[in-house]
Amino acid sequence: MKIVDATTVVTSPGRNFVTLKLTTDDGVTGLGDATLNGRELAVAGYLTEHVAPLLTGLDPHRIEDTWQYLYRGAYWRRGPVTMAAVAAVDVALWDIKAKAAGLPLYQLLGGASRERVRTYGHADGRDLPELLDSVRARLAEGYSAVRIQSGIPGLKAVYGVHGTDATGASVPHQRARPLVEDWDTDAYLRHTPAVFEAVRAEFGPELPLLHDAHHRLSPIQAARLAKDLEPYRPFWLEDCTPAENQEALRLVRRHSTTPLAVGEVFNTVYDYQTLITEQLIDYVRSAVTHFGGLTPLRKLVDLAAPYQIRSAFHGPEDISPVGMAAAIHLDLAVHNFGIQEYAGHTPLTEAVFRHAYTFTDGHLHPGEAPGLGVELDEELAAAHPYAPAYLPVNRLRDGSVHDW
Ligand code: GCO
Ligand code: MG
Repeated sequence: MKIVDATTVVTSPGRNFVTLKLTTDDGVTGLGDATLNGRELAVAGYLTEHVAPLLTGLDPHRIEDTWQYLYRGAYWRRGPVTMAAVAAVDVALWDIKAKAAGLPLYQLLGGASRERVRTYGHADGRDLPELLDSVRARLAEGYSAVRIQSGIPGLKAVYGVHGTDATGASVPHQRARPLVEDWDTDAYLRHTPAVFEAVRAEFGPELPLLHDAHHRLSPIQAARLAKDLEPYRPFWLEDCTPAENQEALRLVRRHSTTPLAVGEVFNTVYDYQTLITEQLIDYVRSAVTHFGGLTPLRKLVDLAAPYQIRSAFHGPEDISPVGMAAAIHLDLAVHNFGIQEYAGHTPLTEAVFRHAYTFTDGHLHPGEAPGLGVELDEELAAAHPYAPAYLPVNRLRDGSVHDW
């Protein structure tokens, strides 16, 4: 078998997605997600200009070799653009291999270790009543674990809360310039324990509650928050400090037993080396899409296993159904699975990417279709072309830029 075509499809059924489609000489196709929120065209260009021409003629069964060829062969390796492009190739090759075998992909990853994949959903509110309603809505949808993000008194727009920007205007997703949000760490640290207290008071001690600090705290601030949340037994505190400094979590760990989850912006195992070997975290959060694909993510999860660190792959709306499907196959197969983030997609996105995976009672299953189980409707995709859309930026009260 040989690869005869590599096409990159950029589509925007409400938000932008980048998809690589590989075709073999016997007509088997494979899909891979290469979406990098806010920098989509950089990955599309990397794929079209620098990767696609190298793929034609290669044997699609040689997944490991192709991965090494693209990773080591570029010399300029790592980074989200490169690794999203490599991921798309890797996943498309796994899709082809599984289709050629006539098996759902999880069977090639060792088969099912569990019956179904537990997820957590997103609840948010500009204030506490709105947040409590949002938690109720997620529970009604079947979720049995919920991430809670709340507005902060005095701030107009914060991460994870749908609604308004820092000027009070309402927020469209597609926009040609980044939206500006505002931030005050002291106000956040004062308010967040009260958010957990209110949610626990309403929903009781058993509901797993997660929270994402989105890289905004210094090590000592993160330690303060982890300690203050302890009485409410969070399932985890996510990305409490900026991702570049792995050593920061030593200080947080020293002060608290709140479980820590990290890694959605990581691209390689090297970003995790200290965190895993010093047992500074409890969950690895990378997405198949931003970590170079299933091949390296499987290796990461295997490295984490002896340290009793579990998987919790990134699954917001900006991971396409192709990337989600890849994650769900791996979730079903690996023993040290923890939980899967699942935000779902709009009906239009699900029409562009028809998928075999299902969501029932808060759990996902990849389905039994051969390969990944995702079909791309290229006509519908073409009817919704790329539109510029940027992630917000964050400014402190004095106007300086803070981590978003
Ligand atoms: C999460 C993430 C996302 C990111 C988004 C950026 O935990 O789901 O933090 O919400 O902000 O993927 O593109
Ligand atoms: Mg996050």
